[in-house]
Amino acid sequence: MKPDLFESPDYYGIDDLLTEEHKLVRAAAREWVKRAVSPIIEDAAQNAEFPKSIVSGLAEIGAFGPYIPESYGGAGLDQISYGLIMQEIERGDSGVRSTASVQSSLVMYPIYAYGTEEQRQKFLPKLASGEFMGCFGLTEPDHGSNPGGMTTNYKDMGDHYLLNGAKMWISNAPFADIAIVWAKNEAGRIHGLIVERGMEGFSTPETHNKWSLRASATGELIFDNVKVPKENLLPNKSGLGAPLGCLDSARYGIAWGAIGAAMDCYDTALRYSQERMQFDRPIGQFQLQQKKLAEMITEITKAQLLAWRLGVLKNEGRATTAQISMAKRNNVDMAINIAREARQILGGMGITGEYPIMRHMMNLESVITYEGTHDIHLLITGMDVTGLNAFK
Ligand code: TGC
Ligand code: FAD
Repeated sequence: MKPDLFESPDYYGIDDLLTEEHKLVRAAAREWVKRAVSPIIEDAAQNAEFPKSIVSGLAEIGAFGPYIPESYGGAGLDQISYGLIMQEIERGDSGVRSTASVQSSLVMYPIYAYGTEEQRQKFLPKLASGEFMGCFGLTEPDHGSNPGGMTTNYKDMGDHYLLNGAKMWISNAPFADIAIVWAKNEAGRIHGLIVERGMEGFSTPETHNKWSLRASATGELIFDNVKVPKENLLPNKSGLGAPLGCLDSARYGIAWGAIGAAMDCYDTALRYSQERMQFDRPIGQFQLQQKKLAEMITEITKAQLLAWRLGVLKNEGRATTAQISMAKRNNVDMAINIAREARQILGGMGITGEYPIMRHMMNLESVITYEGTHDIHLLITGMDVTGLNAFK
């Protein structure tokens, strides 16, 4: 892979809207991605291997629990810093960002928001340092966009719960130490349970042959009469709103992360267009290539403004689920379109691992599907503006 020469575009001076702390946090994440992710990510993706070497670095830049209080091992940062960290990590690779998103928003957040003080003390510091890795089991083989139909269930056996069922498409599952598992009780109410590796009847087979997110490990969670201690139930929120609340936080991070992937594709294509000569001139001199690049920077700038404003609303506790859906949907779609156009600017070189574009493009095919598909987010916006529910 070529050396990482990334320079971040900031066409509208959005940096002026950031604090010194935001810029420091971003600089640390950017430097780490250049040093620790860029040199190894192409091989990791080609070999479909999760690069375990990055775990300690992710912890050091505050990517595990950026907004979780420092008293629990988190970084205690605001929502814009969290977004900027996700942006920089996904500039390196969406799969690496996935690992951080799951750990922070889908494992640490539910323990922090819905767990007991004992659960917080027991798990959060180890998750923040990367000593423990976690995963989040909501999707099932027959219930993806409609998680409320889940069949994974647990029964109260007096001194423990007995968990049965299966989850599919679970990021980090093959190596996770703990899983936040969403399951129905005998009354059909959804609760979160902390399932620990080593519990009898719990297995996590890996999903192979992915063309996308190859540097992220994906697997199943299988529960065959797993005895879960009662103290592992998350007591402080139940119903589908509990996992959906976690998704609000993760989708917000993705809205920022996708900008990173788009910026990397744009920056690579811009540089290539200035260097690659055809018909005795740089291809960037042709109007058709300028149109692509001009539209890319326009769309990136719009996405940056959307993410920044959403971050302000989130810091004030005012961001709605529908606003988060709009940003996740728009920014991932923006990134995937930019990846496709950028790949064309590189001609044949665009399909090789010498450049990051094809890897970003393939990764984004997962990002546009997970955490709610492109269609589902459109319907959330549609429901919000019309007041009419397309899901019922
Ligand atoms: P609906 O009837 O609308 O809602 C059920 C209950 O939940 C409440 N609620 C929320 N609460 C908190 N936060 C939110 N964002 C909430 N949204 C809804 C709602 O008020 C209601 O409460 P109550 O008290 O009345 O029961 O639910 P529905 O069954 O009609 O479904 C709505 C729909 C389709 C929008 C939802 O199910 C959905 O978002 N589906 C998409 C599924 C999804 O996003 N799955 C993601 C799996 S995790 C993942 O992909 C991780 S990838 C990680 C990585 O690698 O980065
Ligand atoms: P389906 O729900 O079957 O959807 C198929 C198609 O039908 C889509 O185009 C969808 O938009 C459309 N559709 C569905 N319902 C409607 C409707 N009402 N109106 C219009 N169109 C509709 N899940 C987890 O729980 N944890 C994880 O860590 C996790 N990681 C993932 C990692 C990867 C790499 C991938 C690919 C997925 C991951 N997921 C995870 C699962 C992901 O959230 C689901 O794939 C996603 O929610 C969609 O579910 P599905 O794949 O079953 O598709």
